[in-house]
Amino acid sequence: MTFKAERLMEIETHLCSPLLQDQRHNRGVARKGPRRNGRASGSAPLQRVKRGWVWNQFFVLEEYTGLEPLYIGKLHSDMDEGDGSIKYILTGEGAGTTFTIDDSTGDIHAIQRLDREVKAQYVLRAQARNRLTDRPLEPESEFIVKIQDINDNEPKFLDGPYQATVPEMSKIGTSVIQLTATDADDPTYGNSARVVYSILEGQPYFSVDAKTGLVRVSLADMDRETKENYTVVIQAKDMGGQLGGLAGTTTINITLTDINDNPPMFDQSKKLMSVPESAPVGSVVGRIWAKDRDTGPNAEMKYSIIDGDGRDTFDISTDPTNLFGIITIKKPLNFENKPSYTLKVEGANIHLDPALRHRGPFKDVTIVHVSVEDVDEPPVFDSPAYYIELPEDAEIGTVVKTVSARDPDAPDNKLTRTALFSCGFYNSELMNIFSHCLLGYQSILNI
Ligand SMILES: [Ca+2]
Ligand SMILES: [Ca+2]
Ligand SMILES: [Ca+2]
Ligand SMILES: [Ca+2]
Repeated sequence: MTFKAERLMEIETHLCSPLLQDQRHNRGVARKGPRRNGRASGSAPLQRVKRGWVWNQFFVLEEYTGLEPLYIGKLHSDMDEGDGSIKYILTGEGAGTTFTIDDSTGDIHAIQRLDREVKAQYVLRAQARNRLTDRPLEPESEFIVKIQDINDNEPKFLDGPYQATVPEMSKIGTSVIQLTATDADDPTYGNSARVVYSILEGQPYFSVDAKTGLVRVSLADMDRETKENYTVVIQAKDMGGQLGGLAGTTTINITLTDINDNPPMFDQSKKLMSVPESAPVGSVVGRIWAKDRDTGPNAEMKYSIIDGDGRDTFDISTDPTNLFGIITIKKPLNFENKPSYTLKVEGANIHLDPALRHRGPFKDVTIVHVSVEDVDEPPVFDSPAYYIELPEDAEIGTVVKTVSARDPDAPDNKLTRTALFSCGFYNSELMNIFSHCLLGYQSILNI
């Protein structure tokens, strides 16, 4: 039995492809069949005459859209005299549903649309029987209908849209993301699945390798602090990118990740603060803040007082949440002793990248002037307590004790008054009276 694939001749004529090589290879296989040297008798295998075009494969283009059934090929027995006595029978994959055969002529047609991407080949079996006796005239033969690709699938980015990150300031050529477009067409035949990548949006910042789909940085010194997010549109086109190819696109959202390329910066070179002299140790004097354009750890900093005459009197700590520097009192203040201080405050990044050291220093300095405010303070006695002994018979008018008190607000104006007691009491009662006198005295000084 021979298989004539008339369509094959068209392929031979119009196409030069790996498929054709397959056909030639298969032609060789087909020739291995037994040669005919006479008409067969009984059930002995028939010998065939060697022919120029004998095939055991049919080829048919997928996605045929004509109204008539698609002619695929013809089965033919060498014993067929054309008198209709031979009946051709088709079995196997798709026989009767996808493929039909004219049992007299051996013509095979496809009655369903064929889609190579669903099923690329069908294995079928052919029989030639005597129409009257139903005896097989030849051994059953197997043949294959191969569905030939057309370019009916565009490349697709199955995982898109994509998210990608790359550190800011990356060098040109730094890899960002590997994209792969899938083309369902036959990669072994023609250019239907030969994909070429190009960038439609996102230049000049990024580029894509036409062959591999690898997206890279294509502009130097991209700064996150200037522009953080980029939308890149990549196209994949089959037919090797030629005109007429089918194309698919995808989007990549690329975010530049932060590196520590900005130092902290105080917005003022000087800052004024004031604090009452009465503020206790630990009190907050004020806050300072240095701006760092970076984010996260790259903006973290530590404040310290590196110089100034207030270095021993004030402390600075860092609020880790808001990144403020908080200046507090370390030692008691005294307006009369020192009414103002100067602090040289530094804000320095904590996490430094050695590779970016040349961009440093990653710190800044400001001067903080602290004014100590005078507070109207009560007079202070020269002793917190006095012990006085008096004879119990002391006379009225006796000078009991001379005490002195100082007004801290006026350091040079030391006031001294004498407390005189008229004593009509004894011992412990006297001390009580004395205390009262002191309180009275204190109030006098306050006036
Ligand atoms: Ca296809
Ligand atoms: Ca394609
Ligand atoms: Ca920084
Ligand atoms: Ca940065």
